[in-house]
Amino acid sequence: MNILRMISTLWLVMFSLISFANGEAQSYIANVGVQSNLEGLKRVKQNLVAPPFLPEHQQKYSGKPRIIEMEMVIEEKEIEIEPGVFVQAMTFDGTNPGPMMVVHEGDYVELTLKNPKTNFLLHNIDFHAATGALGGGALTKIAPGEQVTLRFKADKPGTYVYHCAPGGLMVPYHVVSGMYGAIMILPKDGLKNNKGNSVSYDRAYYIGEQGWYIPRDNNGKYKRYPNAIVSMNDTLEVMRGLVPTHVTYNGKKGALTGANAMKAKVGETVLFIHSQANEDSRIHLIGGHGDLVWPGGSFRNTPMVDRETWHVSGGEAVSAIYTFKQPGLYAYLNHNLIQAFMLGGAAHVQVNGQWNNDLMEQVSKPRPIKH
Ligand SMILES: [Cu+2]
Repeated sequence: MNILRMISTLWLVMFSLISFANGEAQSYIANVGVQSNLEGLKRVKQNLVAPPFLPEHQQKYSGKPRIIEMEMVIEEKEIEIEPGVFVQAMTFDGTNPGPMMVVHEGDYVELTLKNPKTNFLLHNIDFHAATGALGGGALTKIAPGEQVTLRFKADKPGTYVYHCAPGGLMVPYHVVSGMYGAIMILPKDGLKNNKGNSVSYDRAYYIGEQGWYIPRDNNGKYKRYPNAIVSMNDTLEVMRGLVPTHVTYNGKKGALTGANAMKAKVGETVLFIHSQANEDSRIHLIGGHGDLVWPGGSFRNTPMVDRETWHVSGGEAVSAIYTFKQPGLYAYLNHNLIQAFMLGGAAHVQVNGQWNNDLMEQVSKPRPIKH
């Protein structure tokens, strides 16, 4: 069994090296041709922050396109997704999900990606927002100890997933090990509602939902591994069944509940960006709504209004806006309720402010039925 496992692991490593070589060839082809003219464009550094927060940004920007420089360090590390349950995770910049990037339509994203030599595996980045070369995946494959810089033009306003895609089985393995994040490309003149009028938000949160496929031992106990290479074969076996053992919102149970709940006040408009890089999800805010939901995440689509639940397909990030009208603790969850209540796919929003009895009132308290 151990020999079989070793052969299979070696094969996967070989496969990765072959696709790495292909990536090198493609990078040569993709780097010649029509050249960009970046003369006179301002360079701006974006400091990425840990989700659910977004980096500092303007909601509208009417100036010339800019080159937005950012950097992420890939970190392979063990994380505890719920007490006593550990995974060998792969992360962009140490967080699950990776950080949200925010730029404006027409800007250039210039990302430096570092794969420290303390890591074991090859990684890269595929931006769904980018055009060509596997979303940049073919130009960004880096072995431990290497770094690479990719620039792409953010020409499609919307919210988009990025993820690692180093080739073959490593693609799903790295994604379900947590290697994804999202980027928001804002229209220059900001967000518009279904009637074409400007809308702005008071707060914004990024939620990255994902399923984990954690192997169990013969006693049903979740297994723990020394690194992501040793855990691979067992994890791929569980993945083959397509049913996750756990679903997290931002990397671990409770990451966005209780004291870590997202915060808002009555009267505030909140932008929720929800990504799912692998499975489908259906988002519901209990006691609230999606006032505006951009189908598929593109800001060029007319937003749908007053949604009770909205769909997030595997491989996309979807934005929704809601103005809170009542205080309380709201659950924000996957309305596949099995995933939410049994596997963990849920978050909370703590909303402070004054209750509006006109919207809802308990007319009489529960009491015995009168005959
Ligand atoms: Cu990776």
